[in-house]
Amino acid sequence: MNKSLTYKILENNLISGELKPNSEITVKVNQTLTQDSTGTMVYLQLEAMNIKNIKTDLSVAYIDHNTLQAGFENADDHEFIKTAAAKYGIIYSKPGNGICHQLHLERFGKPGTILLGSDSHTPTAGGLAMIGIGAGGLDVAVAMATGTYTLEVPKVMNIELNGKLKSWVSAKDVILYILKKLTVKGGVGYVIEYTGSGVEELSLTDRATITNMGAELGATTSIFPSNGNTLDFLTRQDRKEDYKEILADEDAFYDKKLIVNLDEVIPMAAMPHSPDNVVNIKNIENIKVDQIAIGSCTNSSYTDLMKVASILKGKRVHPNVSLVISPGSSNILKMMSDNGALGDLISAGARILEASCGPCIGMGQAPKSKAVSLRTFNRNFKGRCGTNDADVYLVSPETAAISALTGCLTDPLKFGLDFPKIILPKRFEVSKNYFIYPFQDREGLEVVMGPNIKPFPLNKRLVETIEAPILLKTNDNVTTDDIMPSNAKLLPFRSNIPELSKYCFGTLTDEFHIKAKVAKKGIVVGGDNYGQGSSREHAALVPLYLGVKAIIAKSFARIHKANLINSGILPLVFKEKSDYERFDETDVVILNKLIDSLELGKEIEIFNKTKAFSCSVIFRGSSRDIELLKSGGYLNYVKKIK
Ligand code: MIC
Ligand code: SF4
Repeated sequence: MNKSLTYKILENNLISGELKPNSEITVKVNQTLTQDSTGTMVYLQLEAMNIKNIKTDLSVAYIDHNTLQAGFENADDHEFIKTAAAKYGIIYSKPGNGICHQLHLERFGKPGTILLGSDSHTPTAGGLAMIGIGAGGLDVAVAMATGTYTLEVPKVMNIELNGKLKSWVSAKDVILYILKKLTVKGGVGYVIEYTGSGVEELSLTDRATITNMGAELGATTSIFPSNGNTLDFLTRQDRKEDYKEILADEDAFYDKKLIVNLDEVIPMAAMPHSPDNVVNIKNIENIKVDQIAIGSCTNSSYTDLMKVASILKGKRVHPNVSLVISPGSSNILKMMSDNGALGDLISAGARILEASCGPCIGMGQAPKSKAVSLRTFNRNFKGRCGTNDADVYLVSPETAAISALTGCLTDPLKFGLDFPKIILPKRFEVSKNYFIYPFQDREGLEVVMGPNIKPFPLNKRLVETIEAPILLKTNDNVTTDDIMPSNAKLLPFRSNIPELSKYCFGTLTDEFHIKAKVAKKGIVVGGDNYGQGSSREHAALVPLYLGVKAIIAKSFARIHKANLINSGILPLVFKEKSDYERFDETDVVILNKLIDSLELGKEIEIFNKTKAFSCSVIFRGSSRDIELLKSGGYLNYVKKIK
């Protein structure tokens, strides 16, 4: 009794450890997903593990990020992933099929199971009552090889949704409202579990919009119960047999609680340059808009796009606006083509892209200089759209569509149109022609590696003393997009760490790689929530390649901290946060008695040689994490215990 849904699923999958906050547990991973921009590393690492078969029930390799093929690099990566998938028994989703999270909801997700994905928005699956956790590529490779994942037991936060949404207010506004309340740090250390009568008001894809952006709260994952609307979705997707009801106990215990009255939510926008910089649209209305992008794993479902089509039907996109739409899946595109909605979008003047991440990760459609771009996406970090001085606002599909007509940021509540009612088809299009399923007999299959695929860097065993200069000092909330930017120019090099290293910390400085090469080793000092955002382990592998030994910050985001540990880079926190002020770039520091202190769980002394003072830093992690760090990262550790 009194069990949360989260604890029920973790308990069902528990292999070892005790299910109580802060203890470390190992769970069975039922499914994994990878996408191509993190996937190349995953499959290089899987190759390094020398296994024959994967141990999950199902693993899928999606190609959805790097679909622009301006040179041979992305196509080489696709071929590498395709052949690796075939070799290990993994389902391969061809480019053009759609965005991993939307496709996983449509075709594979199962209530009550655990999904690990090499993408921070894997929690989208929580809309389907799964525990979907985003992780670094190496953790996903290990999950495929062993069928397990080790994590710290999260606390559980309950968000009770009551009431009913007003017309023109949607799930995107709900999660923006929550981001405004909790901020990008508010979910760190928690799984967010939604309950309450308001849950019934939300369709499965609405729920997935909300769990998707739980990643922006820093949460380990977010989850909705599996009930009526879950069955409805699975039935329409022709997968009724995958349904099972799974709910929290009525008297479930939660570590924290927030009540959200859906009636109070009104249209919201996250202003530049953070998803928690949220305001009511009525307070910032009438900003002139240059570009509007609709799609991404947050808002590219059939219902979202049908709403947009119905708002645009028979009208014209404002002459000053470039409206671009990227559907979530090929099947959604097909249905919209069959029912005429695609024609309505084209007639209104929209630009239609293939079903993929596209502009969300800066793969094309960078807006013009100083542009205002409204996007239905989940992240508006500076420069992520591909244009450094552009201002990106995150909004709902309804707000985006209405604003596309008016040419300025418009509160849909005031526009006076009738709210579009979308009637779902009884049965969704469920073609599987973009999937390649693995053969039973895979003997002798070879992995194909083109010239763009370079080996990944490996660390060395930890040493007792590190003396190194501070190469960079950052502010709070530095993102992995800052540490290792991604855009159409850089994404083709995700399997080429030496090339990527030239752009490390590119949004903050052009010189990091030069300084690092001169110093040969270095330390980075960070603020709170260091490494928030994506799961890309390149934000650890590239600093590793450049000789970074430790990051000393006020606090870390979960996935990035795990990626640092997996790479053998020390993620340390200041014992006294105020000590952050006492360190500056170029100071030379000495970390003493590292191995001893880690083993004994003691504070680590840091001596600032330049300024001649000492203070303490701390490593917060499990005994397993300490073993990984001592070995010089996860792969060295795995080799050692083999
Ligand atoms: C993102 O939205 O930032 C990405 C691109 O999907 C990343 C993965 C990556 O960097 O390849 C994520 O969210 O993990
Ligand atoms: Fe793709 Fe954007 Fe979703 Fe990342 S956030 S998976 S880039 S659609």
